[in-house]
Amino acid sequence: MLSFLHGSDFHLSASFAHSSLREIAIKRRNDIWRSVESLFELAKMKEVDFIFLTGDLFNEEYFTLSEMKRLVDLFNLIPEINIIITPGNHDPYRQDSLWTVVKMPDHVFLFKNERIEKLEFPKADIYGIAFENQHFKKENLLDNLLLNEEKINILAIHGDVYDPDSPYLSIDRKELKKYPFDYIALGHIHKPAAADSRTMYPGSIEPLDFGEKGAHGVIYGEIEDGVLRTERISLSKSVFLEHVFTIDNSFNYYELEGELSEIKKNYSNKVYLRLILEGSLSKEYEIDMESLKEQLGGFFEYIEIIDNISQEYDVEKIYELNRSNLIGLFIDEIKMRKEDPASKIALQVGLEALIEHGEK
Ligand SMILES: [Mn+2]
Repeated sequence: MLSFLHGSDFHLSASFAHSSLREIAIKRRNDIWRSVESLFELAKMKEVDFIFLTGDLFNEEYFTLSEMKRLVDLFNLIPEINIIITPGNHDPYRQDSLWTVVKMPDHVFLFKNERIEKLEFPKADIYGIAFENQHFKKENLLDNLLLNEEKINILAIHGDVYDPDSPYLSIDRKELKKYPFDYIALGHIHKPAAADSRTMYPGSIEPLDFGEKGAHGVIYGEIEDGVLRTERISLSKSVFLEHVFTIDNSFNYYELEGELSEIKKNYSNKVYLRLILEGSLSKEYEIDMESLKEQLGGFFEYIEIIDNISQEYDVEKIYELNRSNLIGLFIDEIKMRKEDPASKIALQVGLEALIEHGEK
């Protein structure tokens, strides 16, 4: 039996410069380190034969020599496990890259070339390719390989099996199908995904932002008598969630608070919440979003509020500006009716139709 852990896309030292999380970038970077450390603890505990790390382990523009040293110190915690690395577009293997500055221990095997290469181990043949630059395109990627079918064959690679135009190594699934690999370890796509039962993306080990919701971690796999068994193991320190709450003039703060604390109970990890408020409120019930964020902030590691609440129209002001057109005529018409809730709604809905949709 051969066993492995497959992790990818750590993005250690990511800057979060273009994220709403840039204010707490240091905290996020530390969480990534913690998740990466749990990968090595898990590997030790499960006594796996291999760890496959399929690229984008760090962002080369921000990663420092001392951080590279820290990563290698982690590798050194498990000298008994073979670590196989295929550099990706964020951590390409170059002569001047950090990969070459620190001496790699003997149990760490780094692919260094933009052409397919083979590493032979007693239990398996491992094939891999590296990025040498940020962009990488290649036809006939596997170069008509002939696999030794007496052995277990594994391919490790950073690239995109979904987008045929990707500048980050588009991988042709039809080409992969020609080869009897037992497992294909992929990296690059941050959402945990599987192109088929043997071709898998673990996803980013720690979610990087609200685009990466739900559980994140690594893949544990076993291959025995030609049969592959895989299992996803959640390691991430955080989870990103989005929650929509609809508001009207009867908005009850405690109802919202109750709903959110129920959600929080489902997670043992740190919750990063994006609260989306929808519905409509008349001016006089307007909510102070800063204060709401402050009050709800105590429940979560991080909260951001997207305010999609529509304000009700200030009818008098609109009337003044539109006396002589269709909008003015409409307000006149409604005003002639008796004042009741139904005509109030008709007024707001009608105004929305005339104002918002009239502009399109
Ligand atoms: Mn990538």
